[in-house]
Amino acid sequence: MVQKLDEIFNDFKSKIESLDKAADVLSLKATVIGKKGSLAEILKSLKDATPEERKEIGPKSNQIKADIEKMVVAKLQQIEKDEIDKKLAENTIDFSLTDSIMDKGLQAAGLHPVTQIQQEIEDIFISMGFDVLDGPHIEDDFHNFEALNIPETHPARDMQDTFWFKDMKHLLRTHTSTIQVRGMESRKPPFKFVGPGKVFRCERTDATHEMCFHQLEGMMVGKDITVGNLIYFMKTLLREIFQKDMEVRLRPGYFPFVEPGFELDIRWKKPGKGESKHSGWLELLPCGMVHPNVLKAGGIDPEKYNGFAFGLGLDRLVMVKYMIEDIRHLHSGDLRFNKQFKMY
Ligand code: FA5
Repeated sequence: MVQKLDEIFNDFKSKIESLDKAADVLSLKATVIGKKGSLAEILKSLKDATPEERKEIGPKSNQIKADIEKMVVAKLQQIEKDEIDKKLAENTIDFSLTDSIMDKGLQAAGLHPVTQIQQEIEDIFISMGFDVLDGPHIEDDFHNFEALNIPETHPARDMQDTFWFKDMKHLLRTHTSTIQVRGMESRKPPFKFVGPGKVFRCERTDATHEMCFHQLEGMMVGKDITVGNLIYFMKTLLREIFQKDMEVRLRPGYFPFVEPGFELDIRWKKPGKGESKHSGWLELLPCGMVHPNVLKAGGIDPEKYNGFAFGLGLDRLVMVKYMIEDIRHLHSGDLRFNKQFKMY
């Protein structure tokens, strides 16, 4: 019987070596140490063995069982690794792809017009002493709403249909005003910064509305800052971008985080076509004096400091600058459109 055990084990060892499929390994295992396997058969006939044989067979069969278990685990790991290696070898990355595209006469890509205008505006503000800040796309309720004087029950929350995460605590930021809060948290007045980036709103798209678009936030906090300062910076920005004085209009606007709040609209007209549905005033640059509650939430004493903030729609600015009649072209990925902006 002891000899039979050795035979079973040696037979198992030689068979498992040649296998390369997990299912085959498992069925081989079952034929030896399964309920109806050859090892179980031997143990069944243990009653016919002599007491000496029993003493030897018991521990030996346990040892064989443990060795087989170990060999099966090792073999399965080996098979998995071989499969991964095989897949990796089949899916090699061709790092020379760029060159081969170039060989076919295609050119390297350039920057998207929204990125171009963002960088242009960053440079304008840097030249006026502003810092450039960044903020996360995934925000919490505090930074997107609460700290901006928009409590849970405030109707202004309806102005920005929000993509909430399942926990209903996190969201995709609906505006770059979140960067105001993060900026106040990270510095002491006086300071001035801009914060560009993507924002997300769950809204129906049309010629001037996208679900994912870009804004550029601006904030200046110090002593005795006035609406005059705000208008100066806004006009300087537009003059630098359009290289001429632009026709703008300032009208009252409501945002819970500024008081007073304004909407700065820009004259938008397609050349040679007269007034059309694509001409007129385009809402571009909401702004205002920072609400004292916002300063407080940012740890700043509103009795000592005040400031202004603005939130520029970058995609809309690109539309005005390049006379694009529909915002959806910007993210269409259509090369006939993209090529006009030296992106390629
Ligand atoms: C805001 O998002 C405020 N956070 C702006 C602000 C900042 C006000 C600081 C006061 C002080 P509003 O929802 O209006 O405001 O959006 C700002 C700008 O983003 C708009 O003027 C417009 O240019 C652009 N915009 C808004 N919604 C869309 C959209 N769906 N698609 C493209 N651009 C949009």
